[in-house]
Amino acid sequence: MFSKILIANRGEVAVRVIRACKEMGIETVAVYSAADRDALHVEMADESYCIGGPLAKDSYLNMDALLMIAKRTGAKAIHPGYGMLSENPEFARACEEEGIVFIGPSSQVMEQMGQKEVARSVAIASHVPITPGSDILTDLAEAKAEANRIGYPVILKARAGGGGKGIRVVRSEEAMENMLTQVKQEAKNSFGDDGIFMEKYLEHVKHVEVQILADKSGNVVILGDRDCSVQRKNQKLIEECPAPVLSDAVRAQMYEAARNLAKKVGYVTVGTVEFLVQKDACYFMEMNTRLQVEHSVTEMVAGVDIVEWQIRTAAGITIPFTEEKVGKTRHAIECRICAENAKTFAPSTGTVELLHIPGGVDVRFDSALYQNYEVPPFYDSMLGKLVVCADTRDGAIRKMKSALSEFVLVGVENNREMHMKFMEDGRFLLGNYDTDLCEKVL
Ligand code: MV4
Repeated sequence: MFSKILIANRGEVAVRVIRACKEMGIETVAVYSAADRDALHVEMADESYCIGGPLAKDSYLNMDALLMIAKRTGAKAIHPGYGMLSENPEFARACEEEGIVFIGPSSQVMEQMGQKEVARSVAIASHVPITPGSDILTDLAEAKAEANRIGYPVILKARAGGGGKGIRVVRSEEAMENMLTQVKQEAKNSFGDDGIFMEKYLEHVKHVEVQILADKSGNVVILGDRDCSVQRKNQKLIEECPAPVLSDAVRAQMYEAARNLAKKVGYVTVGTVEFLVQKDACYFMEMNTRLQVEHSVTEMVAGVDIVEWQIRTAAGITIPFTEEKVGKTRHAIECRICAENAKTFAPSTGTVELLHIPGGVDVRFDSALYQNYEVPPFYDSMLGKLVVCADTRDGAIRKMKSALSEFVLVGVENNREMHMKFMEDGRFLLGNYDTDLCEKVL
């Protein structure tokens, strides 16, 4: 096992990883930007180093600075958290070349899965169900021909896409030229790669994902599934484990597909396979090669510390338990607490004047907040995650309402009340909602 790990991230996830390291007896090295001198992860780590200015590109994304600190402190592994460099194959390769373990899959696997059209072809080769689609499009004529073959509506996707950027739905041939131009431009600006492909656009879908854990011996353990259909502008707001109202047949098909895909590419550590679910059919969408924000709902139900096993499998340890040992009977819900205006949803900042964190059995609040902390304007607006677990979905919803009613955060505008609205919405309570729910509720 590693004796010291560098955490190349900030906020909630840096705190989460430091906690796992402490429990495992691993020393921690934090890095921080000039805006994060008073951040909780800096205080919690055994050693902390300022590596640059407030903007992420000047600090948390500075690969040379991160590798230099790792070498200087003797950290033999780097945990990238989520976001930041977590899905950057170039950074994973740089770590490999320096003899430092990047806590994630190999750079080669990250590179494959990071290009969505390559991930699609791996899915096809692994007999994973997938939406009808095209290869990378060369010009407008080909786009029109492919759309006619597939049938409108179609969705244009940037091969390098992510974070809701680089997608356009096209409902008719007349709209194709404009949409293709727009999405190419957006992809070029956001990712420096204007490769675009097309898929049949599926309406009224659920976003369901499968959490996997894999080791270097080739074992792949499915830790469960999550419904992440409550999204606004491609930002997830609420996640639950397991996905409600999913048939046993679709669940079995998704687990089988996720397992096949992971085995096909030689996946190691934790990863997520995302699917679109429409009635009784599921379709592969993409694979995330990182720890995800919403891993915590799966931890509560499975009874497995996902970060601990991510670190262990990265160190080459074989998973000693089987899927039969993974908890499947309980239900967990997560509400992402974000610093935002309740009406405009614009990100907000401010000082934490009052903070009361809910307590009780199976109530968890993962965050980097503390009394008098100043929320800086430079990073993601997610402040923390309120997670509850109970024997039933109804019980989890009741527990979440109780926890939300207890939660107090004064000084930073946040979305506590929005979450209460969902917990009281008839459509959410039924559990058969899809990605359209958010527009209806908000
Ligand atoms: C789709 C889809 C329907 N059909 N692909 C792609 C990126 C991911 N974050 C959401 N994506 C989707 N891909 C096909 N073939 C529906 C979504 C989707 C979505 C798309 C646009 C705006 C909001 C969305 C929310 C959830 C899912």
